[in-house]
Amino acid sequence: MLLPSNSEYIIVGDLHGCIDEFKMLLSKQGFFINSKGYIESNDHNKHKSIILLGDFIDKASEEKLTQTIEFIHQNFCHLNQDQKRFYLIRGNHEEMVYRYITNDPTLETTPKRLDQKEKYYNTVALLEKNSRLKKLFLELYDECFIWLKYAYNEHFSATLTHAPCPEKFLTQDTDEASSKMVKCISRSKHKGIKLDDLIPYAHQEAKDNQHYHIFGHLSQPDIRQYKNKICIDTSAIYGDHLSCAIIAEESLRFDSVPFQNKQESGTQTYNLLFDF
Ligand SMILES: [Mn+2]
Repeated sequence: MLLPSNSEYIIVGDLHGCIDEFKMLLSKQGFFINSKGYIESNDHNKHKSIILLGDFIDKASEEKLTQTIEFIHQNFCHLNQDQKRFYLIRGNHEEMVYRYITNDPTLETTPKRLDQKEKYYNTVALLEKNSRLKKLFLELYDECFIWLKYAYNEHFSATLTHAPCPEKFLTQDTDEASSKMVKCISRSKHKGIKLDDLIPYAHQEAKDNQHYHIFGHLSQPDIRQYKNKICIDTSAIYGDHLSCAIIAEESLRFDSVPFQNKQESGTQTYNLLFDF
């Protein structure tokens, strides 16, 4: 969907239940959160919109996942009352959890699947025992876009998706293109292979212009940019940072906040993007 270009956009990477960091990042960007958890509109932020780039669930503690879903739902309804100011993009974690909790018949219940469900998709167990939260999640899932595009003028635009993907699929509304924008080739199934070899299109298709492709999904130690390709997943739940890209007119900048240690962080070995 095309975004109106008269708003400023705060585009936040993979939350994975890092609700405290999300609130802190929003505060830094001029969004005041009141005692009831509502983001208050004021002169500092009324021209700003929030975009979540997908994967707002899983990996975190149940307490934080609950707070995350509640906060997003509450403010999704609140901020979108008069005009649309809060957008969601679907990540592979939302998609997988949706398939589990709606009993997708194409998901086989093999021992491996059940193991994955516990290991990678811990929101499933939470939603299966909390029907109120499940309803909130399903309502949010229905509101997710696969891609969003901001086109300011012929020199400046930004296409937003959860995962990196070959350019020929970007903004295409076919099932194949959608799946490519939500998830790229599995890194866990290709351990030991450099990310730049796994997704060579990311650097091969990069151009020195201001038609950006901004994505998350790849869990990096910092914001990784090569020409017009930018990954803003800076691994908040792994104890690193939660980052955002900020688009205003024809400018692009970044901000981030460190992990706040309000829950246990995950551990992983980084596979660096644009490492050449
Ligand atoms: Mn992802």
